[in-house]
Amino acid sequence: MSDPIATAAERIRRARHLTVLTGAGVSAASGVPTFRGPDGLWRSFRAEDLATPGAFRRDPRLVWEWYDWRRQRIAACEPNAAHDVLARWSQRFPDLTLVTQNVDGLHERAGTTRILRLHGSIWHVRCARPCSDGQTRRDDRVPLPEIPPPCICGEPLRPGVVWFGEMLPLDVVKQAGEATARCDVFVAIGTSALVYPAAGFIHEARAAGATVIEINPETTGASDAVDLAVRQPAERALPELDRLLQ
Ligand code: BJW
Repeated sequence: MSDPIATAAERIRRARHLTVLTGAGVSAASGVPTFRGPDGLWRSFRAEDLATPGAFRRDPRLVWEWYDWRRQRIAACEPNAAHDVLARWSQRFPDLTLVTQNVDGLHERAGTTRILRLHGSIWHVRCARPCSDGQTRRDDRVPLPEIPPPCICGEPLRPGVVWFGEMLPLDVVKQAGEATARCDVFVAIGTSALVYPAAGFIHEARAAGATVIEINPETTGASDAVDLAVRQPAERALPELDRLLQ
């Protein structure tokens, strides 16, 4: 039987248009907790209390305490070998689109420049109302000096992430859809493929005729739809793929 990683390398080598979708598993080796699975955030915290617009309306302070804690944790993490390889590939492949569900900013810190962030950024804030100042802006302060952080209008600011029940940024979804439709190889890395519409891109890529590769030590909601599964952690599989591409 052929080695999936060697076959994956061969397909990636021949790709003219490559689209990569990443999820929390890519940052696991950096020390950023995933959401699902044995040590996932949703084992200890309820999404309904922390990651919905209703939760924020009910208790912005509680929601912000959780995000401030996560921001502090992420600030202490470094990109890992998986982020580094993807940053190199973003230079090497002229038509690589990196679509991420991650809000941690580690792809950016590794040096990937063209990133479509489906679920926003934990390092961005915007007015919860929104007011006349309704822009999303960067705020790197850890810990935040005041919780909830106030907008200039007096309302609380909110994290610049996409919560359950919220629309994803339309321009980002449009660009991700276009990259999915035009790619000949689509690689899904470190995502449980349970959250939509992000997981839908994997199925759309398959339907559009791309070779779909999954890199994940576990099976996922999309495993039945992929052509090739590399059942290894991303920080091991990606350097090996990169070595085979040299
Ligand atoms: C490794 C590894 C290693 C470990 N190497 N791998 C269609 C069907 C059903 C439901 C819906 C649907 N369409 C919409 C919905 C509702 C909902 C949804 O999908 N619910 C499902 C859970 C059932 N979706 C939404 O609400 C979305 N909005 C929307 O659809 O708007 C349209 C609309 C609005 C209003 C009315 C009607 C329609 C918004 C989704 C927002 C998700 N937000 C979060 C939080 C972001 C902010 C924050 O960080 O706080 O995004 S939830 C969380 O899940 C986070 C992630 O980005 C997202 C995906 O998780 P991910 O990345 O896959 O992580 P895990 O933990 O699930 O998996 C980790 C994987 O890594 C595992 O597979 C491990 O094996 C693997 N792994 N170590 C490689 N070393």
